[in-house]
Amino acid sequence: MTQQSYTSKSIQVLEGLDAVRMRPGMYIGTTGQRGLHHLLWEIVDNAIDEAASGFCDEIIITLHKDGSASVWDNGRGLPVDPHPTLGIPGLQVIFTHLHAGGKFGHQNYEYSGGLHGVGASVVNALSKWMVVDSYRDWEHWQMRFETVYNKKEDKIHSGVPATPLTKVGNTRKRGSYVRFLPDEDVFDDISFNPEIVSRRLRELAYLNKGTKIIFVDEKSGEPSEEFLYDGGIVDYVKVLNEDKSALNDIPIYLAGSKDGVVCEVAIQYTDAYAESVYSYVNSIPTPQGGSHETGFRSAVTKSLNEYARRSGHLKEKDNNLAGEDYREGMTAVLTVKVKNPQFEGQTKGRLGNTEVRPVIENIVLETLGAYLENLNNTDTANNIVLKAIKASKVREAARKARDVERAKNDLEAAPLVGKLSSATGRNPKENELFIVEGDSAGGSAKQGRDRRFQAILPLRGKPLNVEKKRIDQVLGNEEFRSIITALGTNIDESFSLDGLKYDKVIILSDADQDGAHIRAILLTFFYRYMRELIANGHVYIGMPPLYLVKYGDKAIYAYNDKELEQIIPKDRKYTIQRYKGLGEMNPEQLWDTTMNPATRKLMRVELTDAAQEDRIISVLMGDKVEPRRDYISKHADFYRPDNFVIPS
Ligand code: 1YM
Repeated sequence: MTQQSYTSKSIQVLEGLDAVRMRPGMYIGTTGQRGLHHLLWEIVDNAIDEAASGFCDEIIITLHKDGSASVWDNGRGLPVDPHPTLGIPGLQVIFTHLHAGGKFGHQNYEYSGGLHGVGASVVNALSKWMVVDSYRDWEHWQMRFETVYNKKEDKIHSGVPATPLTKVGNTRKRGSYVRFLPDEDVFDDISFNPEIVSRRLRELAYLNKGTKIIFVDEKSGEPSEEFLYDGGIVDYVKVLNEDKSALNDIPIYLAGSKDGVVCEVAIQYTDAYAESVYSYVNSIPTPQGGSHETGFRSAVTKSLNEYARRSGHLKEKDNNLAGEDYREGMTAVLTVKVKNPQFEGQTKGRLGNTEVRPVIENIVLETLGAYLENLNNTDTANNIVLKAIKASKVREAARKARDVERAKNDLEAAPLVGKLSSATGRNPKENELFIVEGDSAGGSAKQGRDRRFQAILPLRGKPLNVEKKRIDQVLGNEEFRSIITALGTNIDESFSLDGLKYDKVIILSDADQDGAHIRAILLTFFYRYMRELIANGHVYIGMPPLYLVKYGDKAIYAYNDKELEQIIPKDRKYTIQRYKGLGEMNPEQLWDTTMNPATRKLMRVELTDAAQEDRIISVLMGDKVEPRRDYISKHADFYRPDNFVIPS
């Protein structure tokens, strides 16, 4: 059979894949950077599943110079025998039939990612070409798929077999290898971001202990990275807490399974005030929590209250301590495997399955109960309870301080928003608040703005770093108080969107390290105390241009180095001005580049970005990322093109 006839014969069965190419968004969300990376995660997930089933312990991900990506695992190899009903090789089914994994579905495939679990066939459908190798039962098999143009039909067909499944020879290797080139006609940009890839692989290595994950970036030529954590999430928690001092040096590790739900937890307490729970469902982060987190939290409170009574820390007359007291300074990683995960929320960051809550609660009650009863752990148990008792007292005091503060706000709101230049219009659905770094930029913004709907709040110097502060200290800080009163939402438990006076809250800071740091502090503040503000899409980052290029009578702004390169004329004289800060722009320029809704660039902050802010910094980008500020500005993850929102 010639290749051509093989190809044309195969086209009929591939209409499903054509549908994917027609509406990629339905399968992978976006055709931006996120969607592009979904392709890779899809293949990586299959390798991870093979590792989770105990058949492989090494996975290699490579970004190739030609723009393709590949994944290798040393597992059983993809099945090559004929599919029982379709009669074509299993491998071909997996890569040409939507949701093929389910049809083969053995026990091992019960815990697929859900969000990513759209099937390897979707990756094939959205690739220019794909080559799959299976090393199985001492035989090496290969098959190639291509996206082809059919002249007769004047149609493009995607994921078409370009060769039959072919035996290459005998082999002593075992494993699967998939290499593909994303289709440049589908995606805005087909370059994988090595930072995103590396971070996710590190995370997967933490979540799948004992699996060695190697990342090779042939494009950059950087040395390859190897992630292997024999301690799994226990190692993860330790690294998260690396620069805090721990109350229990050895994290509490709990594991159990019940009713088909598998659960693992690592807990370590530190001297921080915040609670940090990093939860995952089938290896997918759930930054907005959900039923698994609810079950976990409730079990922690119950077990510790029980212990506090049994050990005499709480007397009969005493009330139980509140959950938040037991969670102060707690860092926990919670990972669960669930059969049919329902991811909810705008960004699918929350687990919805209600049946999971009692199951996790039971597992944690049982295993944490046993931990606390074990005499080897008495010191840790007592320290946790003593810390919680202290937290409870502080919380009471803070509540009183806050009541005073609230009363004060009600009485004399004006003095607190003294620095605020309000908008003249009063429509919260239209109004925008710019939080601007520095008085001088604040001045320009004030002059340049459209005062009918834009308000300006200049920040003097750096705001207090909220991470290690209690709420009463945050409330005592003038900068934060003016933000809170300007927004009208109150904070923490008292937060309510009803009072919100602005539809968009726009952080405007310099494009330098200090600016990045200020932005990080503000985002951490919103994340910790006004999470709903981010979750509902009200927080934005203003993107001032980095350069102004002038030639002839033209003046063009560039927002990054790539744009700069494109703008610079090849054939004539030009000048470049690099903006070091917002303060260097006059009011008119600031309006044109950063404030005018018709021309500015804004980026909406998503909950995952904000949640990542602290974990990226402390863990996922590397073992040592000092100094921090360098990191924030260098790895400007916030400048992901995917997140650009250019409102009309
Ligand atoms: C580079 C990506 O896909 N590895 C991989 C996938 C499978 C298997 C092994 C596998 C699974 C089973 C039996 C089973 C897949 N199998 C299927 C299907 N790496 C990569 N390694 N034999 C091999 O689950 O019973 C889908 S993926 F559909 F056959 F189950």
